[in-house]
Amino acid sequence: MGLTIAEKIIKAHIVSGEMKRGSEIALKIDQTLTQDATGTMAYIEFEAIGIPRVKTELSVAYIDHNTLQSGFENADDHRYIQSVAKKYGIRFSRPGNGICHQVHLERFGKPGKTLIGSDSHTPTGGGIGMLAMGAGGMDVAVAMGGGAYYITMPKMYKVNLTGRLPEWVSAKDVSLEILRILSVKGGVGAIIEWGGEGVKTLSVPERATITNMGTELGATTSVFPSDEITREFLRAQGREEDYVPLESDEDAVYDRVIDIDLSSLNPLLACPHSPDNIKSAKELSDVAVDQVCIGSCTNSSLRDMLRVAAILKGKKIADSVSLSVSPGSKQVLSMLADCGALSDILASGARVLECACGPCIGMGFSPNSAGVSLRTFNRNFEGRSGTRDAEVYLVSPELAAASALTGHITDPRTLGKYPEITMPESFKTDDSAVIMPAAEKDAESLGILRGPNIKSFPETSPLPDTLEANLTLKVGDNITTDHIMPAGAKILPYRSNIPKLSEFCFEVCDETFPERAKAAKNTFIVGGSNYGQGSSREHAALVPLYLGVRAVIAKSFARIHAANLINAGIIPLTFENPDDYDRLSRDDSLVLENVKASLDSGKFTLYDKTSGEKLTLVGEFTKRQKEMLLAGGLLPYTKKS
Ligand code: MIC
Ligand code: SF4
Repeated sequence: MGLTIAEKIIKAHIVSGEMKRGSEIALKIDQTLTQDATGTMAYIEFEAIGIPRVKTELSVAYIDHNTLQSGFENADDHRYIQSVAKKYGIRFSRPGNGICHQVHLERFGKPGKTLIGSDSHTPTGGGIGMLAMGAGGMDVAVAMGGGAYYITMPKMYKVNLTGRLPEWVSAKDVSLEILRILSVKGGVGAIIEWGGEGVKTLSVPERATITNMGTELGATTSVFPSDEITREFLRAQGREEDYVPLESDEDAVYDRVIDIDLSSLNPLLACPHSPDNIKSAKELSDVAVDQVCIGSCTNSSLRDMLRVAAILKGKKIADSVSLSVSPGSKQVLSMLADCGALSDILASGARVLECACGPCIGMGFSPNSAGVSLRTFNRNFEGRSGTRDAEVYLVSPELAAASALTGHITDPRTLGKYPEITMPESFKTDDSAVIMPAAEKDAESLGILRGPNIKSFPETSPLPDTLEANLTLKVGDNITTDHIMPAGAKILPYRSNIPKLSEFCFEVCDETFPERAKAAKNTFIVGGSNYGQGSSREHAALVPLYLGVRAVIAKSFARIHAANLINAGIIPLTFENPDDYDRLSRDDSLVLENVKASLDSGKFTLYDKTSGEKLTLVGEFTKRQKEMLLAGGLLPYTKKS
């Protein structure tokens, strides 16, 4: 039987388990990346494991999220991460050098390699033929220490592309189209391979837009073949030697095949408040726009920026619109400056922001009250922009630029002639903003710089045989990690201070939750389906741990969040009968009996003391996960073994 691209990479990296859909496999990880919002915690965990030097082929620590530095906290985190990187053998990408995924694609990604990153958009690397996955910080810490990364062997989906994108329609529209087809749950448990003749018409940055946004499908990752187009990109980045060809076998077996004819696509938008709430530009053309933001790890490549500059050239944005443009990396920004495109962007009335995540994670540029914001980003969850009642739409750079000019949602095709852009034969490569680690022999004497905001890891405790807790919070379907542990300019400075962070837990759903959870001492949370979708932030598990959450009971879980809960020693359980969700009410007093025996059988009995009812919950864990839960999480488990 032939193999898919992902299966080939898995086969070359598997260290234990069987390549059988649904069974647990352990993978050797070649590369890791962290960003600063999850990085501090990941490095605190790495230090706790106690390994003197990273064992990966390459590990990079990026600073791109918390660059607002409205107080000392972020700067202290940056300094801490820089000192850890120097000592332990990690490259340090300075603030301003760019968004982790964009820079990694440009300078470090290699076809055929495995990459995990403490950020859910790590699959961007799939655009260059990597098996690149988002993970919790603790998993990244373990991988840096040479430990394997455990996943459930995913199903294999294939998207067959035919045709060629029409003018004014771009890779972002392909992402929105697949979200329309599959929804935010449709990729759960699957790897999505992009293939077919149409692939040959897409450049690496376009492919990377598509693999980046595959995260919003809930997919484990997405991957493109590595072909002549990949070689061309690597050559232009001055690293053709990193090229290896990679394609699936003709007789590879897929669990689902989806056909998309690129020629038939139209400009699309994801409407508030979910990336799969798709409409066409035509349907929304009378909606007035207050703000447009172009950038983020989805759409900030040189190609996207040149296109935007060409659309804006010689024109002025509407008076009613505030437009921000954040190029994805220093490479992109300086090439835009060199060719004059930056002046075209500035002359249009745009505000140019630094090469960082910025507005995407609510770090400034929040929209006005009830404002309509068009963003080339990947998430439009409620409140994520920093303005609770904002209406955020996700769009392509073309649609964003066109709407900035007119002041209302605009099908870019109405602008007439599609401006040509010329991609340079080679990119400007200057890695001086990536600081190399100290030589191993000099590293031992180096100290770590810790600021007062950096607090230690929350305490975990082994799992008792009877768990009694209050049902302190009941939430609905599609709860994101942005609901559980919001981000934004006000909260992000506390990513390395779990006690302070806990004050904001579930703020979007119920501001009283932190106080009530503390008072309850032991808490169970009940959720609907796809609980924990979105960001990989392990803070969405560590903060609940700190607040006394011992189990989360939901209809279903998103992959990374379920792993983060187990890593934190919190049991994720599902209802045997999803209708039982309705039988539980907030503040019920719940008991989970015979936890150890239940871990073995995979079936748990939940006794609701308040209603007197009993219901069955399911928790099928691997041997390793059971041991981890019993030990109180991944850190105590790793230290023990
Ligand atoms: C995001 O896009 O939500 C983030 C911020 O990049 C997160 C990571 C984080 O919360 O720090 C992600 O996608 O994993
Ligand atoms: Fe940064 Fe936004 Fe990308 Fe997350 S999705 S890495 S916040 S640009």
